[in-house]
Amino acid sequence: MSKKRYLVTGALPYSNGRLHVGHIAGAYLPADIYVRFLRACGHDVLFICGSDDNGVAALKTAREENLPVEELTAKYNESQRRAFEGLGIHFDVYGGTHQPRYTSTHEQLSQDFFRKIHDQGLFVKKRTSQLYDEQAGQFLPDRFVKGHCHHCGSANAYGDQCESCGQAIDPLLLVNPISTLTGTRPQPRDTVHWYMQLGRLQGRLQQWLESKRNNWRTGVINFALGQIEVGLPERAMTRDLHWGVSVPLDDPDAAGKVLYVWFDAPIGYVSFTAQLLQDRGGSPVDYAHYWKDPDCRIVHFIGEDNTIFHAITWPAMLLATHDSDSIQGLKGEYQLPHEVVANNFLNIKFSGKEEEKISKSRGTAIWIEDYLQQFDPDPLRYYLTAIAPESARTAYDPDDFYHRNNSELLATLGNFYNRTLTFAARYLDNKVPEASQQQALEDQQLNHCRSAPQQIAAELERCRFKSALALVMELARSGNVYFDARQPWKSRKDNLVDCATTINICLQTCRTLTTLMTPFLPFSAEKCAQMLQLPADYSRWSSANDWLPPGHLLGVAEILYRKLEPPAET
Ligand code: B3M
Ligand code: ZN
Repeated sequence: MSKKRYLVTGALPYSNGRLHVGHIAGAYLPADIYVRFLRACGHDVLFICGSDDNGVAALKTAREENLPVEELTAKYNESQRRAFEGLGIHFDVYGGTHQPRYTSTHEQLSQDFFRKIHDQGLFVKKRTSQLYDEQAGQFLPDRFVKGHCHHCGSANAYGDQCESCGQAIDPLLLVNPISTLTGTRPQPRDTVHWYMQLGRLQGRLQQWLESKRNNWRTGVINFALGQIEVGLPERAMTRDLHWGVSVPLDDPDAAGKVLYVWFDAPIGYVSFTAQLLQDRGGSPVDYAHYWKDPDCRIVHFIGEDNTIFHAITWPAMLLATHDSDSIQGLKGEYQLPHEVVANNFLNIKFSGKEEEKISKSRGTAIWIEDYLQQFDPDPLRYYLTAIAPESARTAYDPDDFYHRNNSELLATLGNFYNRTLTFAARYLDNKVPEASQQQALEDQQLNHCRSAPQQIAAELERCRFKSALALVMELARSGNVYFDARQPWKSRKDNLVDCATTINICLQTCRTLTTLMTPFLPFSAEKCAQMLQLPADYSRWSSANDWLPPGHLLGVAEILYRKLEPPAET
């Protein structure tokens, strides 16, 4: 396999709250699995994330929590960082678009983007009306206003996007708008904003999206091409706010305005990369090695509601920065994403209740920090991958979480390692025995071990994490079936040669499994590698079939998974 360069991103969480299982299942866990897999294949990968600090989301919560917005975002940036670490989701950098260490690079790059697009003549400055809250004495961009969606009629539309249908909202078209600051009905008032003429980039976007038709998930590609079909409108890329990146124009009308949060947020991917590489001792332009070199693949992991921004607006911004003579082509200064991987939402299903949306206000969220106080990370990584909402919404069901931990992780995977290793420890001097009696069953099991790495890789390459994990579990299951068929607990008494062969084959299966489980269950894999006394590079994909030589001394058998019980009803 040829080695490539990748830059993988997880959507930047708003720094106005803690992370719950829905966030993790939506973008970060699949991204982490993908990154671990790419690295196991020897690719050069940067994994980028950080908080989305600007815009209305943080301002709103800062008001509610009665904290200065800088403090609020610092607090949640830190809480998110800890939650990710606890789950084994390791980014190369966890920045923040308004965190002290990142602000200046981020501001500079965001303003550069804005100026370049401005220089290309792709903005129009328009005097328009915006909703204004008299009582609060301010304009109401984005989440400061709520109302009924002018596309689908749902009551869950904010001033920028509808939570129900995912479409972009024109706030002046919101039906029955209400200020989320004061609950009053806002009135339109004149202001000036810069609108990006997305329609002028539509042809090139379409051509690029068409080239992805057979590779991207259908949900993402159909949504994006659907937007192009109805025609891309002009979008205001500035806001009347005091929190964010100021509009870099020498124009009195720009005073007191900032860039739209969805304009600067994706630039965070670039600015965190730039800061990271500088912090590693590189130069301020090293990020170009990833962002401007077509040999690098950029892959964005997002939740479904972010699709419009990653598949339309952000690529339009990237295209728009190209110099005018290269703008005809698909390649130019910044390159476009190789892939945009979106998961659907994860709902929640409590026993005896209907499946519902995860909601902080209704108290239906399972917070990562709380989870980690009670449980190990791998059972959650396992469960969220097994039920991953890859092509439709799915639901987190706490009972099902316990059940799958007990009947799959513990009874299948954990049990296979445990019975194999304790057998070797008890009866075979804790060493890998000779396999001198290989017959059809042995061949079959080893062949399964030989074909699994390739099969699982094929699923992972296409971001089909759920089916990749199912294949790992199938190998563990086949190990148990083989163990049962060979009955080493009997052959130990009357045919030691057979018994040794059986345990050898089971240990080789464990060897293969340890590598293959690493992207999904990194904490367990590390324990397994200890038990098998594997070399430090056990996660290298091509080592999955490095058979353990007879005589190899094993480590101490450990319990991989605990039985989990739902808390007793009180
Ligand atoms: N903060 C939206 C979200 O959490 C947003 C993602 C930004 S990615 C550049 O839904
Ligand atoms: Zn809608």
